[in-house]
Amino acid sequence: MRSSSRFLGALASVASLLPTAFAQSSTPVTYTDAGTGITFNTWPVPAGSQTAGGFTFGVALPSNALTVDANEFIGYLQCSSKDATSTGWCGVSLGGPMTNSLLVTAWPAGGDVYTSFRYATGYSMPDLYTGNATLTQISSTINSTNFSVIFRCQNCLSWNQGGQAGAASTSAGYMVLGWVQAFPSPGNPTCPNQITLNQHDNGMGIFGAQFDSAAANPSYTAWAAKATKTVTASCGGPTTTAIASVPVPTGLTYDYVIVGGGAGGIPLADKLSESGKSVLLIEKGPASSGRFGGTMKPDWLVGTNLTRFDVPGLCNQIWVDSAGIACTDTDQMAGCVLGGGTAVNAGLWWKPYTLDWDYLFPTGWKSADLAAATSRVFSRIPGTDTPSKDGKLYLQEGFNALAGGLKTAGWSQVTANNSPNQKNRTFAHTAYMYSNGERGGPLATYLVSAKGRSNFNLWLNTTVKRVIREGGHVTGIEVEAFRNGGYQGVLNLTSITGRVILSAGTFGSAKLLMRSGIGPADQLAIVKSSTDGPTMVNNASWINLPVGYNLDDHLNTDTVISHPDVNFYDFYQAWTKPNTTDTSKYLNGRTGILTQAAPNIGPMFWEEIKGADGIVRQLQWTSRVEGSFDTPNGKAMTMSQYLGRGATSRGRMTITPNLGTVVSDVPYLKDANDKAAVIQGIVNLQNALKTVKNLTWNYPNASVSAADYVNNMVVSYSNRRSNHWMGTAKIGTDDGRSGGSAVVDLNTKVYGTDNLFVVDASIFPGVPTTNPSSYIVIAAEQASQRILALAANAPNARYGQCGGLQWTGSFTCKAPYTCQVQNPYYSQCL
Ligand SMILES: *[C@@H]1O[C@H](CO)[C@@H](O)[C@H](O)[C@H]1NC(C)=O
Ligand SMILES: *[C@@H]1O[C@H](CO)[C@@H](O)[C@H](O)[C@H]1NC(C)=O
Ligand SMILES: *[C@@H]1O[C@H](CO)[C@@H](O)[C@H](O)[C@H]1NC(C)=O
Ligand SMILES: *[C@@H]1O[C@H](CO)[C@@H](O)[C@H](O)[C@H]1NC(C)=O
Ligand SMILES: *[C@@H]1O[C@H](CO)[C@@H](O)[C@H](O)[C@H]1NC(C)=O
Ligand SMILES: *[C@@H]1O[C@H](CO)[C@@H](O)[C@H](O)[C@H]1NC(C)=O
Ligand SMILES: *[C@@H]1O[C@H](CO)[C@@H](O)[C@H](O)[C@H]1NC(C)=O
Ligand SMILES: *[C@@H]1O[C@H](CO)[C@@H](O)[C@H](O)[C@H]1NC(C)=O
Ligand SMILES: *[C@@H]1O[C@H](CO)[C@@H](O)[C@H](O)[C@H]1NC(C)=O
Ligand SMILES: *[C@@H]1O[C@H](CO)[C@@H](O)[C@H](O)[C@H]1NC(C)=O
Ligand SMILES: CC(=O)N[C@H]1CO[C@H](CO)[C@@H](O)[C@@H]1O
Repeated sequence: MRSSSRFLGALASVASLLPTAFAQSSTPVTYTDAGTGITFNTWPVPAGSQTAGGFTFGVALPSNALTVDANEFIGYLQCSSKDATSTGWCGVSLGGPMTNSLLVTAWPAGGDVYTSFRYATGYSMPDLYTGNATLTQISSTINSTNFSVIFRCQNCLSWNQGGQAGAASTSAGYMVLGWVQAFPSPGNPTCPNQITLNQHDNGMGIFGAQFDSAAANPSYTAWAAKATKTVTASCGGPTTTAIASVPVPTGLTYDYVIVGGGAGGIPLADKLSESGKSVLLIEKGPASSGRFGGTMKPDWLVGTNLTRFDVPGLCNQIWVDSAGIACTDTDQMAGCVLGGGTAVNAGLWWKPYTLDWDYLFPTGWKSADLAAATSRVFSRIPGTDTPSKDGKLYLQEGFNALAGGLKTAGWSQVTANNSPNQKNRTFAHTAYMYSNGERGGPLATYLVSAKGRSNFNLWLNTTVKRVIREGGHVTGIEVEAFRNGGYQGVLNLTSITGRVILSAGTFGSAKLLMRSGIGPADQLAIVKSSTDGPTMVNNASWINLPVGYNLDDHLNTDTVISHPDVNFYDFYQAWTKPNTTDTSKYLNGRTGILTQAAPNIGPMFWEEIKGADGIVRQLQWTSRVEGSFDTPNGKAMTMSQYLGRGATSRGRMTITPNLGTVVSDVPYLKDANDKAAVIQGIVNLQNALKTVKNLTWNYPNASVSAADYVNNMVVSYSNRRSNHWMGTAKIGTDDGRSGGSAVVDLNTKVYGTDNLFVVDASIFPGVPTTNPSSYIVIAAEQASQRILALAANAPNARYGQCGGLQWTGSFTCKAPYTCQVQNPYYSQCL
């Protein structure tokens, strides 16, 4: 999924400001508090479009903190309330992003300013921080429009939450900080351990906060001694209510259980149920599209059959309000609603470049093998370049400015899905999966036909904890209610022949494998020592596979230009204060700007660059009408460069002790040739756009070379991800149990099992050219055929082999015999 710069500056994480921040715009302002005499380095966010009322955070550091890393500071927070209400809350992230950093939150209540240390591993209500950070107040003020607190923060510059550790180094001369503020008060405001926070609605951002010599002060110790006040909690309010679950009905079994209703699971649900088998699709989240009972929508959609997910122009709302939508168990943004990524993304829909399959995939999964599956997918979801039902494209000034330059420079305009293999110096209008002016895609096609069959069932709000295995054979799954109405208990598969397919995504499926005792030894040890430990499958049945390795994503490098013709449209306002001309056009005829994905994407363009290592690397550029870094919206366009097929860097995803997942090793720019392609791509684009009159390069600007720009840009998932995560359960013939890199075989069956499959982005050996949704749907079409063609599992006779390190046959035995481990290499039906 694309991450808009709003997101990059925001909710999630990120250091969209990092490249500049380090160079310039975060110079501190010295502020001496009149009441205490303490001098701070502060970085005020002025009242204005970024935040109403303004926000200031400042620090005073121990005297030697600029040479020796400190682990404490005196902090200054000044935050705004709305309209004389003395309410609201604010917070800072001491590491920058919202996730995996120590968060300090503050809010006024009953004359005091309360605080709470928090830690988030996903984009949901942050957990209480469990480390020994200590906050003691020096002073606080509350008036009708602002609240402020000066506090000593000990053990605050390094943190550790359940084994996830991080730190901020004061001797580096800067910190990367994140801030948020919001108008509504927290729930349970006088009980910091039990607060509930509304999503921040009054701005957020990330910046590099530079220190000057006034940051550290010889008076620090004397100042710190003034910290004597702790605000006493008053609890007793209601705590969080339990989730209402439904027990798994007894006696129920299914031939196929598919875990995860996204780009992989939905097509499978359709194809497998079409074959007559009984099929259950389990989705962790609630319904999204109005078609299946979704209800989340802005006021102007009330009374229609549409939700926020159905209207293309509202797709970026996810970056403002993701409560109840984003997955809460991963540090990356993922959609935990019916449809998964295809419900929340910008809907980009590309006919695959055949070289992607041919270069990345093993024999059996080459483009020729996938031709029929590709036709089936594109006959059901043809996609469109002109989503508005009147056939017009709206607000194309930005497109025209850039496309004109590319054309003059000799790049060719193509209709992307008519010539999918023309991906070198070509440009195109954006192709979307939309139909009828609505999102469409797999939800509107495959799931509709599946839902019409009596042998198909769908469980929402239900999370799968693990598969239950007897050796290499899955007998059932253990489910838990994730939201109200979800199921709880153990669901059995059809005896002997039943199958489970994991389609829970690159993080979700990998985690499920690990919780089921399948993965690298270090990861299974973490599961064993977690709350799962006592009920985890016996270690004699663990299957060592390289789950979580080979993590890949399009490396994103944002560039920014401005041009006087560019016409910005505020898609965020389309949620709160929509232009009624535009909503009427949309509601009455599915026409106008709201049929196009936010934030007005295009042109799309591509280039292939051959590296010194002989490998051709694919670049895709996604332009969109919005500013990034400190270039404001208005006349700016961001052109995001994705490094795709050919990139050789890979990373790793791992599981945490609290059973979340993190990107523990980012897959970006470990190889000089990968970096050279990124730089060359920017140089080539600068040259191509040279003839565009009145175009200004903001990032990189005229005085910064492309090489310096790329070399100085931080390499972190927060500012470089595209959220096209793939690869954690790679497909291949080199069995990972014997040192190979593959987790699933060519039938997508997990090595060492006879009825467990993975079909989603995790099986991809690497990222393709474009946004991957269509590729995942095609892979699912293909997998459905291969899985249906597999002979039914047949139990072994008495004395037959039924397991062992290299075993690829059936792991079941004819009654009354059972499969018994003789040694790691041999199990026998006895
Ligand atoms: C160009 O960008 C660099 C780094 O972001 C900045 O330091 C410099 O001031 C900018 N120059 C101009 C002319 O804007
Ligand atoms: C926690 O930190 C405070 C402040 O540094 C210290 O006084 C206290 O002893 C620490 N407690 C533990 C359990 O480490
Ligand atoms: C409110 O408090 C702030 C300090 O937090 C102060 O600067 C401001 O002047 C006060 N405003 C009023 C109206 O008292
Ligand atoms: C699943 O199968 C087991 C063993 O055959 C049985 O005890 C259990 O009741 C079944 N569960 C359900 C929900 O039917
Ligand atoms: C909403 O209703 C229209 C008109 O009947 C239909 O074409 C469209 O598919 C429906 N969309 C959803 C999301 O239900
Ligand atoms: C799923 O949970 C959502 C949010 O709590 C709720 O609105 C919806 O009714 C639930 N759906 C089902 C099928 O229980
Ligand atoms: C497996 O578990 C047993 C018993 O809990 C333990 O003694 C043994 O060391 C474990 N083996 C591995 C490889 O973890
Ligand atoms: C609303 O959008 C239309 C174009 O659809 C535009 O002409 C009009 O100026 C906009 N109105 C406002 C108040 O922005
Ligand atoms: C891409 O096109 C350019 C311009 O025609 C050409 O120089 C370059 O070799 C092509 N790249 C590859 C990998 O073929
Ligand atoms: C460039 O800007 C100048 C002055 O701002 C204007 O007169 C001219 O028309 C512009 N040219 C183009 C091609 O936009
Ligand atoms: C220092 C100060 O007063 N800051 C802000 C307090 O809030 C009002 C309105 O919300 C702002 O106008 C002030 O700038």
